[in-house]
Amino acid sequence: MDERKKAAENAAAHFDFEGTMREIAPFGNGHINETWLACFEIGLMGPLYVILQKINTAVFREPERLMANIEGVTGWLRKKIIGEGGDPERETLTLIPAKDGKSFYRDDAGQYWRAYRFITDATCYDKAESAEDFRQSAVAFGQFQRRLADYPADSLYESIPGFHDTAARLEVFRKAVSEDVCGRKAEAEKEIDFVLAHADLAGCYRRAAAASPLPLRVTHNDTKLNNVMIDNKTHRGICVIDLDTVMPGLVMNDFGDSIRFGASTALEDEQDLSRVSCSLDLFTAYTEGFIQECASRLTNAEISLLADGALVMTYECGMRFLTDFLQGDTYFRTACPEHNLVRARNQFKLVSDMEEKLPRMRQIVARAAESAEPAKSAEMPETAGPQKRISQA
Ligand code: ADP
Ligand code: GN1
Ligand code: MG
Repeated sequence: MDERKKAAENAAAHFDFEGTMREIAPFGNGHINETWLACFEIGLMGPLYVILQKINTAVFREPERLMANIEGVTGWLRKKIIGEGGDPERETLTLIPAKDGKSFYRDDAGQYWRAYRFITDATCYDKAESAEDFRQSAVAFGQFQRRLADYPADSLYESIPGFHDTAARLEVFRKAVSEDVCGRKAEAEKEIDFVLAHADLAGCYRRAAAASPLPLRVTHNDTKLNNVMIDNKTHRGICVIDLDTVMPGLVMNDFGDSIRFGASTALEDEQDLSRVSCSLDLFTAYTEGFIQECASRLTNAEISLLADGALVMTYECGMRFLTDFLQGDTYFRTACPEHNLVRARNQFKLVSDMEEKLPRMRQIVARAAESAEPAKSAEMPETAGPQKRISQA
């Protein structure tokens, strides 16, 4: 920890802050980047907080292009928010430049760092405290989707190619099982069988796209509840964070990943599986919030697949945890050797529960869409780049 802290302190000194750094400490519950909260004191102004992140370059291979994405997207959102009369300092991330004017600092060890203004009086929750808070997170992600609908998607670098290509991830999983590099396969027999028995989920969108094309849009791709900040006073979802995976993608995945994480009755690594299920109350709250905010821009084919998206994302995430377990925990941050296996079991319990509830989930979506704005355009976005429609899943 000391070495890591020293590296963070050194990085902090290379950003364009005023004042004296009083404290720096690890922050948040993200699985990928290393996040620090730094406190500066500026004369008589009192403390100023800053988020400092070391970008995980094993996951994000081209951090400079990644940062160009984030500069582009946050700049775009800023203009939209100002145009809508909002507060850009609280409603989108604000990058603090490095002393050389770049949006990142590369240290002598070749590690990449970035800094954001800390958004005060707001919280990222690992679990929804109420259905209303969860609805608010849906409004925030729906707004995010709407504000980026006309973003020049061609300019976005694909920070993780094939990020939600579930079929490709299934192939990687099969390889991990056959190679069994850590000798962990025997411990995970039941879970491996689960993935293989549900392989048809990986082709869900490809089958649907054969009947009606599915547009690629600018999506967030990591829409966990703890990637949205909820205002402590108003309880409104104010700011979508963690923009590393903003890329062209499918709206069902953004919807589905939120449900996977936030509509579960337990945390993602709860070991007592009797506590893990998909709450239909939470599902309804999220669906209503999301549909109210952005469904008028979605096609009927997309809307009819939103509930399925929850199953696909939960299956894919469980498979990714299990793949990482088999490969020796090289991707997700883990707190113990079983962590990824526990997470995978948890996700598969959720998949089984969602399978049972899928007809009701589809009904809830259909009902929310009926009572939302009637004008549902079947238009494909013109901004989604050369591959405007999904032909593979
Ligand atoms: P990861 O990719 O590891 O999930 P995130 O970008 O989501 O990293 O950041 C991790 C945590 O740090 C978030 O869940 C949130 O609690 C906190 N955080 C990140 N950016 C900010 C910010 N600008 N203001 C306040 N908190 C933040
Ligand atoms: C990671 O970065 P974080 O913690 O918000 C992961 C997501 C997974 C999630 C599972 C870039 O999200 O894809 O769904 O963990 N992010 C990346 O909790 O792989
Ligand atoms: Mg995060």
